[in-house]
Amino acid sequence: MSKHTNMQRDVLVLNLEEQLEGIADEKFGKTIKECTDQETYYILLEMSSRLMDVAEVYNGEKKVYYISMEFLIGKLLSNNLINLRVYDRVKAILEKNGKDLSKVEECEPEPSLGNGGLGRLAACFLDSIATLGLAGEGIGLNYHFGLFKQVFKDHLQCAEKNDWIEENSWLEKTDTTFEVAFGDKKVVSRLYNMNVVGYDTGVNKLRLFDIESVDESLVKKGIDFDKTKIDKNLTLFLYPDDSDEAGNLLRIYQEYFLVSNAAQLILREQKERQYDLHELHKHAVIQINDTHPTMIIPELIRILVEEKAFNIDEAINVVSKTCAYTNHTILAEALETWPLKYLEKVVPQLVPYIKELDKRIKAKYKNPKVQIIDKDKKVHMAFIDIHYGFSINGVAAIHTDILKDSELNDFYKIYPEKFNNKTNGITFRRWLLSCNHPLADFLSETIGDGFKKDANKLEKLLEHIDNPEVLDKLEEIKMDKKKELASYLKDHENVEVDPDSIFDIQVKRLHEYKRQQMNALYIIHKYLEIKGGKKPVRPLTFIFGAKAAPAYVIAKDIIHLILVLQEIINNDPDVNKYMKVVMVENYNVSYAEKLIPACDVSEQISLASKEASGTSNMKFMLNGAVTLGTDDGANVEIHELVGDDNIYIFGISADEVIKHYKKADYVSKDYYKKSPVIKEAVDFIVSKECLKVGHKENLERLYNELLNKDWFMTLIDLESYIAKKDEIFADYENRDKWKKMMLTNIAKAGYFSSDRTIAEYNRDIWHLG
Ligand code: B1N
Repeated sequence: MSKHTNMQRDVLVLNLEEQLEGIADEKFGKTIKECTDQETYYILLEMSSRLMDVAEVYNGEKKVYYISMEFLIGKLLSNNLINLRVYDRVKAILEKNGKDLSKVEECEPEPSLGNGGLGRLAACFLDSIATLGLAGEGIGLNYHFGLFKQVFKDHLQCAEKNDWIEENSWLEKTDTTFEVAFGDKKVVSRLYNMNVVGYDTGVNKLRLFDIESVDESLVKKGIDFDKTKIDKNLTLFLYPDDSDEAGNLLRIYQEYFLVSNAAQLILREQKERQYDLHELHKHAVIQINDTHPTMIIPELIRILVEEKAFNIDEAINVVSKTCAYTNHTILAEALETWPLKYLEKVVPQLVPYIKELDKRIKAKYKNPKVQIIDKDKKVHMAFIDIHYGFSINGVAAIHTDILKDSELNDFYKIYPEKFNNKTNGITFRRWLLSCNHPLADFLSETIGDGFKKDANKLEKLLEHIDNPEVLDKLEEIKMDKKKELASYLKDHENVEVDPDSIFDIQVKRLHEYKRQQMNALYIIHKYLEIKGGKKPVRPLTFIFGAKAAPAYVIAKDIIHLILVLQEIINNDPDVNKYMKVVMVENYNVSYAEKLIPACDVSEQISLASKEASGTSNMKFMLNGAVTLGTDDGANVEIHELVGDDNIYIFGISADEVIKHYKKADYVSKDYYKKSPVIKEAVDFIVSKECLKVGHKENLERLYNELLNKDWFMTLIDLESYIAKKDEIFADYENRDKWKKMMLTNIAKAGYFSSDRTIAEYNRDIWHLG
């Protein structure tokens, strides 16, 4: 920080209380004491903005542009106060005035500008880029309603719009507008900025583009609106799919809108700084977050050729040296392939360039599997990134290996030097300091607060593994968080849970590969055991949080089953003393911040090979939960770090899964027929108990899916899952062992700081000064 800005900050911080009173008076003509929580929120918003305005702005010779359709930032107040290093003082000032900061935090509306892990990762990355003092910004879209709000009616998921933009918000309207031309229409965009403040450092910007002509009144019922009115609907919603459905025209309009604005912004900046565009790669690096912003490649090439007098070779060359691509999934249905005719309609100006890029590959390589435009005239977006970007990274070690050895092996053989791994990470500011103050404070007392800047310092905790006071304190903090959650669940879900029970939690998007259905089958199994007289030693609480893409029928059926089980089990007096089920409504970032600190058992049970990384696994571990999981995604690395004794791993390996797919030899019915335990659990889905509460159509469809298809092999792993889960629950009773596992998991979580991930991106890909 420069001396000048430092001084300005010091003045503000020294007089924090007067500042706050001053804002209260200016804005509301009241003292803080007289303000409502809502008003206090606006006061803190204003105060934070003033502090951010005097913080250093990073301006390196080279900048990273993280382009993404999603930035799942969540609420910002608490996080910003922490990063500005004023949280404790603000809390104390509010307390003095009879206010509770956590109540004030509740007043902030939650932006849901992402589907799940991919969007949340982008938000964690922005935090770490700023914290490491790197020049970088996010470029995304200002969706007015973001991802839908989930409401349960009649045990079914319904979707409603999630209004989050207020007059007073973290968004700052700018004067920057651009024109974006599609094949059949033009729209005018406007740039909104959001400050991204690093921990005890300066600020970067998140750039969110909107259309001037957006019309919120287009949304009639739920989340339905006229999909054809692009000039009015373009930035209304986030496409609500998480890797399960092919795209549609609106999505392509959105994607091009994003990249056209990004290209204009980046090139304008190069011009302002008088950089030579032939050296674009020396001043800019564009990280393409999954294939969604891939069109930035042909768009930049197009602009350089048509407006900047480049020849096509020069343009391709410099753009290829500027763009890097992150792959987040191997699910075939999530790898975007757009029919050429869609692109011809929406972005005809790009089509000649895409054809040119394709032609060059066809001339060089005969292998049909590496062609950009395939024989069915579909454009493989990922292949544009791979051929015409300089880096391809996966998001966890096993995922990158699968990309290299199978999914993208044909490309790996051509460009081995482009492939690299960047295991995901999470920002500890939000996922420890902000969501778990008691734990963060206790860690500071015990090992010093060095871990706040260098997460690896958490390892120091291991020195205390035989210290009963430390172990007891960890247990006590967990218990307090469980009590807090229990009271929240009582208020918000109308379910009473026992804080003395084991909290077993699975929160993530609903997808068959993540296998919430397997967890549900375990619950059925336990229920039937209890009905049969076999009681668990300690009560069990099974908690779920998950949204299903509105078009993903089976995913919604799985939610239905869980809600039906919740109804049956929680109301059965023979059983509800021993187990409870809670599916929380509208799981989002704020809910995650309440659930994660209270978790005992972290469910990470995807079919091995399918979860690219996962990031909730890291958040749970950091907060002292023990993982029950398959050797998949980042679980593999957690497993390596904590060792066999501090994690519960079950199920077939990624290699075995891949073999089954290759041979197409998995028959779920065989497992059903072979095992009475499996049969009993699966049959219960269509039992008269379930049918009395739930809907025949949904339950039968799910039952048939499991029996006749089960593409993600639930039944192959069900018995080993039941056995492992029983083992982990039994081990919970060995309190000494359990507390040591908690401690070890926290101590080893340092590797999963997104500061480490970003330092690696910078070292290997971005090379920022
Ligand atoms: O990205 C996360 C990973 O931790 C998860 O394992 C992975 O599932 C997730 C299409 C996606 N992969 N692909 C998506 C999101 C939206 C969409 O429209 C695909 N999300 C992931 C972070 O690396």
